[in-house]
Amino acid sequence: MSTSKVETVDIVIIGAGFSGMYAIHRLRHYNVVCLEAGDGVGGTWYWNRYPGARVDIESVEYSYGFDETLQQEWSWPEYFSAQPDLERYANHVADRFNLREHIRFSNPVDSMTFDERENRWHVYTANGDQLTCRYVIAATGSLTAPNLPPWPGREKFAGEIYHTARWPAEGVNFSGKRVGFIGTGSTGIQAMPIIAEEADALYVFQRTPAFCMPSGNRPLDEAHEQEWKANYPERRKQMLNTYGASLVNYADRSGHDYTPQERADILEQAWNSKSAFQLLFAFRDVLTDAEVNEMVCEFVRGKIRTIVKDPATAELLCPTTYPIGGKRLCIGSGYYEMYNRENVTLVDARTAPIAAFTESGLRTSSVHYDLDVIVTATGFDAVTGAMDRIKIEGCDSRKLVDKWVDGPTTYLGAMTSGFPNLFMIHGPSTPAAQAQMITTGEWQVNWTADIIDAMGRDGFTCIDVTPEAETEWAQEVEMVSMQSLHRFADSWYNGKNIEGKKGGLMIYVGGFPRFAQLCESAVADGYQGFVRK
Ligand code: NA7
Repeated sequence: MSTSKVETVDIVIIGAGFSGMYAIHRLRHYNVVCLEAGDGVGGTWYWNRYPGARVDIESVEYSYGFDETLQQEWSWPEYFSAQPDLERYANHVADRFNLREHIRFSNPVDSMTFDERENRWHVYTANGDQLTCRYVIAATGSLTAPNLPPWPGREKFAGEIYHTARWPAEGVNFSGKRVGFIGTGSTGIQAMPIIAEEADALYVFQRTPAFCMPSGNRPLDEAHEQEWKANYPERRKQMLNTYGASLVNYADRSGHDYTPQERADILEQAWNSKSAFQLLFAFRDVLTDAEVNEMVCEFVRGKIRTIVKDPATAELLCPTTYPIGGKRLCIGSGYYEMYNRENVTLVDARTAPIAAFTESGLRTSSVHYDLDVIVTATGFDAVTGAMDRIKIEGCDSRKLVDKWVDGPTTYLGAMTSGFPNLFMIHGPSTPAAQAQMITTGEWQVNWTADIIDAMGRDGFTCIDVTPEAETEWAQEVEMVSMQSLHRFADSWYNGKNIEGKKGGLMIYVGGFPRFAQLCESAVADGYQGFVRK
């Protein structure tokens, strides 16, 4: 391997999604290169361009706070922005802050190895670029690696097959087509109502029904926007002091404190609040008390039975096997109503699982469906998927996939021992999607950048974390998970959506303020759990 082609930089950032972009900005006083697999910025909002793709957090919150002029000048057209607006925003930020000069597009990282003598990473891309750097920041995203369905015969199918996370930029024409749609998570419930309007027939293959709350999306009214803009810095601070880094109304009373009628009224108000996720915070213990949770579940089942006219379809749509909020609550528009359309058929893929693609469609264990288009919204090999797909070798040539074979281990979700100078943003056992990801991503980038800045000031070139610190962090993650109901749902939060994937909950559910405080105090207390040299 020729060394003449090796480029020496200070920091390699992997991924030009929202966290990676901010990392470029925050760390541009170093020689920074960002390597991005796609040919544009925006990460999740670059790849997920399926019909109906829309953020489920209010856009005034789900946006950058690092630059007051940016947040004053930018206007979102809707409360919950659609993918094209989010991608437009990402491009605007990239241009406004001249981030593109640091980004190499269509240049995925293939492998990286740590050189213990030099305390440097060597990074190799699929395009043949070779870089050496002091630090790597993996801003690879929690939902990056699509989970492709396992059934045989894919190559035989004569029609079109799509995964929602790899949607063609030119769109898909569904008119006059028989469409099979697999996956009823957040993605499916957004895409299907739109596809149903265009397609001849839509067959929904449902393995597990979703709890879905109406988003109440609407054009953003000026008064609401101005209210935010009048106090943006203060509101960003307040957000970081809430469980999910979002200013929904967090109730302080238990669901047990009310009469059934009072509870019903509160839940009705939450359902109609036009504030996503409000159902989960209508009582302070929806996510921690199984009985209260079941009251909310039953409320939603009541809604499904009222909205969906065919009783058998309504019953099949009622989730009964996991707590609401245990997997991410879906936020939709007209999802349950869609089942009242003549051209939509709900197929029970739990009782009769999909067995194979065929030349003309899909075969379940009991029936064959003739289809022209198959859409898979089957989710992601989440949290670890993007990192696992890069061949990462740390100290003693140890591979990250081997270290994480029984599940990811980290300290503060930021580093994993034996892989020095490698930082992760929204890594395993951070709050990730339990908290608003742009604002908390900015926070994590700042925390990481401060550590990197201090390394130079203090004259160190290598930072690692101890295995003991990792064990303690795992105990903290487990302890807070035992206080929540998330462990009772199989989902991407715990890897149970992927067959054979090991490990427990990969998300920190102790709330963002506690997470941030633990990160801050570890550094302030003399880099507890870290080793710097
Ligand atoms: P999710 O939430 O992981 O949903 C994936 C869906 O695909 C879910 O309904 C799965 O059913 C279904 N699925 C996956 N594999 C299969 C197979 N083999 N057969 C039938 N059905 C299957 O991914 P999304 O993309 O919707 O959302 C991800 C996140 O994006 C979301 O949490 C938000 O944060 C935004 P299952 O429930 O596993 O039975």
